[in-house]
Amino acid sequence: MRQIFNSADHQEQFIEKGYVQVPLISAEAARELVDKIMALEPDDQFNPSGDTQFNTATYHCTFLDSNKEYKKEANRLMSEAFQPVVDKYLNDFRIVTANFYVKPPGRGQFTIHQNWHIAPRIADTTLTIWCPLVDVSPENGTLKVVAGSHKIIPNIPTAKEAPFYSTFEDALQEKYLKPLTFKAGNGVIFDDHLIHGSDVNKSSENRIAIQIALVPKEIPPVHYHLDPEDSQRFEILQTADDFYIHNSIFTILQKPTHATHYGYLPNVNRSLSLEEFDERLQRGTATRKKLYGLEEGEPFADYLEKEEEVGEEEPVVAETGSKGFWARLIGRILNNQA
Ligand SMILES: O=C(O)CCC(=O)C(=O)O
Repeated sequence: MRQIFNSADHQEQFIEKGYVQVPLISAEAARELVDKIMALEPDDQFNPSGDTQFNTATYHCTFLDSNKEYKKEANRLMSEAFQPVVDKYLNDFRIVTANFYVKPPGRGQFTIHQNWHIAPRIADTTLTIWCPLVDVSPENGTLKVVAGSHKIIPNIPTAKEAPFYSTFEDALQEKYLKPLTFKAGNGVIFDDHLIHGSDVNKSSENRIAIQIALVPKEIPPVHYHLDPEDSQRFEILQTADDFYIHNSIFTILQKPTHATHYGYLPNVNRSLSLEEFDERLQRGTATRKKLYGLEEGEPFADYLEKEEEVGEEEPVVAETGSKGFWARLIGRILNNQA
């Protein structure tokens, strides 16, 4: 088994829930980092309205900004501040990219999503460290998660495709998604496949947080690009260190630069019904225990085989027109561009 956390207790919590809540940086370090990053000059001025040419999201996100110098320097500052945390909690993981998020008052909903899969094998685990730099609660739009929703089905979350839960997002929102409350500098390390999101900031102050994306040191970070000639497979692109600096959401959607061909993976993505989701959630820990038991380098097919051992049902056909978080964001961006 590839140990993810340095602590066996964290590893156990992670397998069960998909996230571990931990102290990350001090409240003072959080304030200092806010001051340093907010002295920089992104094109959206940390205050996107959602309809400008610079950033069509209603929150500031480093990756979505168009100023590459800003993106580079913000990434440097965040990586420097969080490297000690990575070494403290994680077993041989490295930082791929970092994002500074500012949710202005009255804005900034993140509809539910999974983060993109950035590892070459479907069973590999990539992580996000999410650290609020101000105190967060449901009032100012803290992070909400569906505990145990990671790795219950083999899938590749990408920018364009509807997610496996697209037919029951309302139910997730109402019944399954739960807020996590933190003091500034305390946060969470979660599996990128965990379903999560956050609501509008209803307070009168900016809600500020950081996201750090991580991969195991032994694997190259990648990007999945649905083959335009064959939707049954993804092209896997190995991403360069400056991939997220030079690419924008627009280049990612067409075909990103600063990446090289790595290989192909069959597109196994499919939609689940709420009933199947619920049932898979119940036996999620057992599924994951088998999955995390995979030997290093064991191929993807074995994951599917192991999954079959714990039961497999007929696929449910996705409703057409149902769109996920990234597809909706992209839709808005393209509409605004037109
Ligand atoms: O900051 C938020 O509210 C959402 C963050 C998020 O979706 C992420 O870090 O993956």
